[in-house]
Amino acid sequence: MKKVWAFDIGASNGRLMLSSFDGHKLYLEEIYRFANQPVHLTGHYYWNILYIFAEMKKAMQMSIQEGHRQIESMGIDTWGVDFGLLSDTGELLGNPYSYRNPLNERGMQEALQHISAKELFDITGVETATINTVFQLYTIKKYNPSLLENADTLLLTPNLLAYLFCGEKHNEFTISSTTQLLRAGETSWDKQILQRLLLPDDILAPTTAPLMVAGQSLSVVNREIGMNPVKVIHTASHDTASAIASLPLEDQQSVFMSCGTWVLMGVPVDRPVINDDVMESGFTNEGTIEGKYRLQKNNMGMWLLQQCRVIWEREGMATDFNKENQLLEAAPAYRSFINPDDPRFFNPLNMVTEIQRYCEETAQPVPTSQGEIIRCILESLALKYGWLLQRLERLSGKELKRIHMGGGAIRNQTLCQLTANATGREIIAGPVEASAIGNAIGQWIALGEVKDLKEARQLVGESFPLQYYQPQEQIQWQEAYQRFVQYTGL
Ligand code: LRH
Repeated sequence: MKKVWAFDIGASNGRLMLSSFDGHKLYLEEIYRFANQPVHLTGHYYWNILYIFAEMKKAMQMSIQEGHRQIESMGIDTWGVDFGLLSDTGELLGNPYSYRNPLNERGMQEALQHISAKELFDITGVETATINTVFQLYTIKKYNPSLLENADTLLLTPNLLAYLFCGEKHNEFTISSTTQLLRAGETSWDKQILQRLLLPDDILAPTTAPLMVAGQSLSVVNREIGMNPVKVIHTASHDTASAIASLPLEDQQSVFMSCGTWVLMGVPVDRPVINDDVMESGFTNEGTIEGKYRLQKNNMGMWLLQQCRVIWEREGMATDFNKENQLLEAAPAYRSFINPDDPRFFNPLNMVTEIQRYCEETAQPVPTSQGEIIRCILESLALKYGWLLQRLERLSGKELKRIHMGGGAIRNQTLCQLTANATGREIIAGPVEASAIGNAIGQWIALGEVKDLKEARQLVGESFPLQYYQPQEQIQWQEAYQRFVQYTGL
């Protein structure tokens, strides 16, 4: 059986998955998983990229120790928008910033005085958001100028990690499409935006198409790990693009939801959809593994719950996943709702009190127990996905009949069931390891083992289990939806 390594590195944890293929079926085995959190110091949030790189090498060593010596290739996917800067000698300049850095908000407001949100959207087809690479770069220029002055090359996170393994500098198309610096429908950087913002227009490493072989692992890395040279492939290096590649979408009436810290919900399209309604609805056009587009909205996902857990752990009230579900079941339904995407929930110091304050300010019952908070979060998320589905139908002009959910958050069966209820659509959930599987199938296609995405999706459907959820309690959910819209002002 042939084997590839798929590194799927998310904003809460990273993992090495071993994908094997016997010509008929795909197999996936988790080799190693490690925590990954932005590190907060001197008022900024950074990624500990050296730790991530060290954990990746450790994972490869573990895989070899388990007897997987002959590996065809490796691919890396990560979250979007973030990047590292290299000096002209190819050394990493500092720790990459995390998109949750609070200063980006100010940087974005200042940048928008030079180029309007509408103009940016019209050029790129990408939603204007504080996290975008373009605004992070502007923030660095204003508040840490020497960093940018010394920068020779910008590599987006998955491509930065690939560079550390193989020494080649490229920015792959899908991850590049999250920057708001690519021209819509094209693969080249828009120098005009960079020049208008007085940003260097020559540091972004050239873009490559998805599925390109970037190079071979460096001999120093091979020696350190004790492995044979491995091809490094830029699969769809944006985790969301990889996740969507793996979803067995049937037709034009299927919606995708890639579910983790974020939930990305949308439909595949051939060309970016750029009009005022898309812009005002906060939708965006990002790249797919096929070099096409996904019309989607980037929404809040499990971040709300993850951040509440941090508080509960600190207060000695940590629970496990099963207990959380029991607590939710015991809490009254349809009581208080939040708009999960309100900027106040982006990075508050205390997520629990932030949710409570929102309910208090909107004159709703304030959730106090853990079960009440968890229910408020999950119901609000599901209702927001209901709102999004209606908007997506309007923007795409399609009747959308079913929703495919993939990614780690679908382990939360309550979230899947509530989403079926709130959207009134059948949910097809799976695969859980959507990004890692998408990453691996990208490699299998690049290696010529699988013909194309259609064949790969069929293989995924035959190789990994799917779960089905039907809408329930429709009358109660419609009533809850009315109140949700009223309280959130959507
Ligand atoms: C999800 C994701 C999403 C956004 C965000 C920054 O992990 O990639 O698509 O780009 O991270």
